[in-house]
Amino acid sequence: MSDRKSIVIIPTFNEAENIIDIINEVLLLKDNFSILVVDDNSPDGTAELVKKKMELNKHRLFLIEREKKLGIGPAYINGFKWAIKNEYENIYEMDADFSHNPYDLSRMQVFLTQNGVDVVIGSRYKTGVNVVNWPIQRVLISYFACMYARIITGTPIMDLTSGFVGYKAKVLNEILNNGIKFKGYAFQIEMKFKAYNLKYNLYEIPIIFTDRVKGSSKLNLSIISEAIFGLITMKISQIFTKIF
Ligand SMILES: Nc1nc2c(ncn2[C@@H]2O[C@H](COP(=O)(O)OP(=O)(O)O)[C@@H](O)[C@H]2O)c(=O)[nH]1
Ligand SMILES: [Mg+2]
Repeated sequence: MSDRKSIVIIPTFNEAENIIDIINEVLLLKDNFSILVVDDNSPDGTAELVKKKMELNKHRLFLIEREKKLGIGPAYINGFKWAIKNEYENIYEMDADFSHNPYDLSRMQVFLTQNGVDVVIGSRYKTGVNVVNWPIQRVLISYFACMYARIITGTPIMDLTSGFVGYKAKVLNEILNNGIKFKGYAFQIEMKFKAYNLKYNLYEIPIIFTDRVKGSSKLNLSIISEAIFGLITMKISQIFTKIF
């Protein structure tokens, strides 16, 4: 059944203002994506809105409720395991806040299903800098963070911190079997670094990233410092183990 093959995982923390609109847009796409929301017990009632919406979309909309806010990495790991167990073949990561345009999922799907790509990355930096409405400091931090990550890890991807990514299930399976360490932005880098080291075919397509209009960012200092220092230890351990 084609509608059971592809799923979009959306992690949420306090996204009540965005979640229903983004679900509606994904459900309207021609590709028959399922959706899995992974909510970390948002105090604003995000999960309750999703549950209500599920009543009319039982076969395509799903929810994992976690006890508390534990980071985007662990939320995705929960979601990946669920998607693999439920036999989805094409598994996407996407933010809830409309920074990622749901219409790009259809473009990404073509690469993942028809062009022999194992990991398709929605990239802000493949063609220049395609970021709209972010303050210039945030654009610069993000751009140079990606450059830093590229140099330290040796992974030839322009947007290593992108959170708009599609994976073939076999890639996630193999990465999960070997363990994922990071929780914040570094998680996104770690996933691509490991897929690259496992010799999968990664491909970036340019996307336009737009800052959220509703709700607020969950970025904080500990997420940044995890990325800065964690990457160095990840690279060193890869050199010694020769696998990751
Ligand atoms: N489940 C879960 N979702 C999170 C967590 N932190 C962020 N998110 C979600 O991850 C996505 C990206 O987060 P956001 O705050 O927009 O990050 P930014 O775009 O880098 O500022 C959004 O859908 C958030 O609601 C978390 O700890 N747990
Ligand atoms: Mg955001």
